[in-house]
Amino acid sequence: MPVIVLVGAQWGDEGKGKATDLLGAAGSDPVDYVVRYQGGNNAGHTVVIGDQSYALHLLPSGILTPGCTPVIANGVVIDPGVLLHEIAGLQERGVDTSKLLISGNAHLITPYHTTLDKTRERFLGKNKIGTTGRGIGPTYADKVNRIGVRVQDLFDEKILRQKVEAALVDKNHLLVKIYNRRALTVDEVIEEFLPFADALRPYVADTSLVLNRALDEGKLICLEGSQGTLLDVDHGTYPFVTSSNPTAGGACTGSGIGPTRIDRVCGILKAYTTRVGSGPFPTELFDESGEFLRRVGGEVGVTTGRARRCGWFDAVIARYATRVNGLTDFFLTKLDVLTGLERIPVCVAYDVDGVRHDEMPMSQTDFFHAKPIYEEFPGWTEDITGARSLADLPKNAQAYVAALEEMSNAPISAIGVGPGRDQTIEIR
Ligand code: 2SA
Ligand code: GDP
Ligand code: MG
Repeated sequence: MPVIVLVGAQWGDEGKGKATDLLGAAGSDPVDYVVRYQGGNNAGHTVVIGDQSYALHLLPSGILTPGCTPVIANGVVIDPGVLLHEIAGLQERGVDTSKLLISGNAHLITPYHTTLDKTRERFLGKNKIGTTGRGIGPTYADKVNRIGVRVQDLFDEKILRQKVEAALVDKNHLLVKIYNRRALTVDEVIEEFLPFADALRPYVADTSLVLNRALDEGKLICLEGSQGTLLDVDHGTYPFVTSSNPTAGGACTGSGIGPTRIDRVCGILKAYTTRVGSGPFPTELFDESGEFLRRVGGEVGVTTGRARRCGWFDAVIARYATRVNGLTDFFLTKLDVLTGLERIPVCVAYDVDGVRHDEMPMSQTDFFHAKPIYEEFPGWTEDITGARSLADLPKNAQAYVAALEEMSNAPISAIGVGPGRDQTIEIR
């Protein structure tokens, strides 16, 4: 099993940080490299080890495991100031960050990207995406538009100047003419960015080469997705998505590891559904059940502190995630959060204007109008946070898990019953 890809199966925050830490870095067969392949510091991945909780934004979750090499690959967008701050914060807590590798091809988030992200959201008003305001969209736009600035550009002032000049041509027009902000000079951007060069230099490597050589030597690699399937710019609820490809295909382009080297794609799937930001969400709850999930599940954005929207489990979404990622298995998380509910509805299909849809509707308008068709399952009251095998779960919890597995088209290989590393039922 040389490469495992971990992807969010819903709208993010499924518990990828814990799953990566466990499956990737601390499991019975620990991996040698944990690699972030897309997104940036919009991500918030929580890892709980003993009484210590870590919120990671840019650093791969493997950074917390001695012996594991953390890699920020080419598909990630990096805000250098934020990265250095995150590294310093972990060093203060005694974490060894010296093994970190950063791709020279990763793109840099600059202050003009964050300004544009926030300003555009303000101008969009009620049509806003609800971004994290971290400059993610404008940075990926520049990458595709071929006016991005990459990590390797930091090491050649002449090239850096050329790149920033090219990027500012239309940025300044936008900032001044449309957004009523002041123009930026090339010099001020360079002055802010050059000091990062020395701090980042020791970490920079040809990460695709390093990873493929490691595979040739029989090493194990975990590719850690951020956000989730429905936030994918191609397969998600466009335009209410992030600007990268969290789905399994993005793991290849974002790391420089070919698809033939991947033989496990695990979808991280929450036992209910959450979403942060705008956009359609068929099973969203606006009543005390939604409040219950938010409170008991601690559903607050790890990066922005926004309250997450909460709803029941949606099997249409799980089946879609199995399909577009080619999932081999699921890690079902946060089952413990449902304890105490008398009945647990699960969305099995949608009703769109009187027509039943068992699969994700192709049209976004249909998805906006989708009404969940629910099947109800009896709940349980027993505390399950100490369960370590399926047999330890109450019968109703076992039945709920079996039903989710049946509806989601892929086997469940592990179940989370609490945030801690050990609060996991490993099935196969
Ligand atoms: P962006 O900033 O351009 O990527 O925003 C576009 C959409 O993607 C959503 N998004 C996220 N959704 C869930 N979790 C994310 N990470 C943080 C967390 C979020 C937070 O772990 O809690 O703290 O608010 C994440 N990052 C991006 C975003 O909400 C937009 O809908
Ligand atoms: P990520 O972005 O997918 O890594 O997820 P987040 O860290 O944003 O949100 C998941 C939250 O759920 C974190 O606070 C985790 O510590 C927590 N968590 C993960 N798995 C479980 C679980 O099985 N049960 C409970 N109660 N919490 C969990
Ligand atoms: Mg998160």
